[in-house]
Amino acid sequence: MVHSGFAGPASAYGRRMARSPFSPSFWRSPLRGPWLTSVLGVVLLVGITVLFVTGLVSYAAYNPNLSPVNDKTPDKGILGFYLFSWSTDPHWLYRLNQGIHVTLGITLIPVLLAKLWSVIPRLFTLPPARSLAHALERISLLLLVGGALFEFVTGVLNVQLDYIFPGSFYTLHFYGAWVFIAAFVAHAVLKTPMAWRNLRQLREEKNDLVPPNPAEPTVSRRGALWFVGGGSLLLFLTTVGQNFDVLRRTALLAPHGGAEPGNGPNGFQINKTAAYAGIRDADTSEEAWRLVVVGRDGRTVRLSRADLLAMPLHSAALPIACVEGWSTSDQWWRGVRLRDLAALVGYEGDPPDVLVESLQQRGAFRRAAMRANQVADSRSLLALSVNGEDLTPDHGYPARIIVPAAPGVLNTKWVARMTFGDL
Ligand SMILES: Nc1nc2c(c(=O)[nH]1)N[C@H]1C(S)=C(S)[C@@H](COP(=O)(O)O)O[C@H]1N2
Ligand SMILES: [Mo]
Repeated sequence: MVHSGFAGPASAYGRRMARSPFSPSFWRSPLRGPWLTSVLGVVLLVGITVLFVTGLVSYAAYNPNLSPVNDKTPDKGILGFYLFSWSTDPHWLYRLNQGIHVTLGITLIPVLLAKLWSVIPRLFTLPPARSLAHALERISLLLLVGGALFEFVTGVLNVQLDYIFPGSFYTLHFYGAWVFIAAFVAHAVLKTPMAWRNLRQLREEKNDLVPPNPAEPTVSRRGALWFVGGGSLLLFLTTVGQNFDVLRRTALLAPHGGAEPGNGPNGFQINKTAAYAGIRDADTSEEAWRLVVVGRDGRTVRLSRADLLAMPLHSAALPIACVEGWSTSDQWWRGVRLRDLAALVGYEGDPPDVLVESLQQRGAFRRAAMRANQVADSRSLLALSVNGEDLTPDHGYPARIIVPAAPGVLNTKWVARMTFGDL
């Protein structure tokens, strides 16, 4: 045995060191190296950019700067710089955006985990910081890795467990995204040129990720990549179905703890049931329920369901698209136009914003505000029926809002009161 007299793997000290993750020889997978890290990095560069953009767009879709009722992040300050009036066209806009955001996020999980695995030896460097610059670099990596894990974990928990953080999900995911993206941009600017060189040269440039003392390979690097890609494909195939009525049963990983919607005209996804929301039949009966509509100078009308059915009725084919990533195909809604209701209380011609309140007494989604452009759209309805049948209690009987291109949360169910006016 050759003794180097120093901390080579052959000495007793070296052998002990090799069992410590702080030693380079502890990390033996021959898969690690610049190529694998670069491939995964480039996939994440593209994927996370799409996640960030669709996330910002989804946030804007809530019209958070319209009313405090819609705003879960009132202290956003300049982070709300890009907000705009959310469009009603095309009518599947939110469905597409949020479908991409959630499905892509879930699909990227194996890639993210593989990327973290590929660089894990760097977590264990000694000394922790060699210089001020090195310390700053390591703090930025902490924000990068911590931010990525935080965003993926909060997103997945919200989709899977449905309001595990009541109300605060938006705040956590929103501010987390800004912290993460700052570290991500810095990392991308620093690393992309090198990743690109690594990929183009296609030959192994040595770096600190290459194990000095590699184990026998059990799988090729391409094989490992296929494994990661296969994991992503599996997640994709068991998630994407939640966006299409006919594929819903393939969405094994999107349980979304809603009620079983059953068959028939009302047989599409239910978010919160009437029972969950505390809506009692006694409050929605023909005798008990009245819609209160308030408008210009406090002008108020009270309408029964029969009064509403006697008004001009219109139809619109629109989906429900939830922030959690599920959506329905277009359903055939029928009811009274929002702008006709505005006209009843003194806003003929150009309707203002509206605040909608539900019979529901508790819960974050019992009220929502919509902007004038949404009220004015002739497809925006106070729906009384869907697919040719009265709404069921779970879909919002006696009346619910449906607006093109808006997030599901704005489609208030069991509407009790609508207040028109500039918010
Ligand atoms: N009153 C009330 N309306 C509500 C909700 C709610 O919890 N309470 N959930 C909203 C959300 S988040 C969505 S996605 C849609 C779902 O409508 P659906 O259950 O008819 O599919 O209803 C919206 N309207
Ligand atoms: Mo939702």
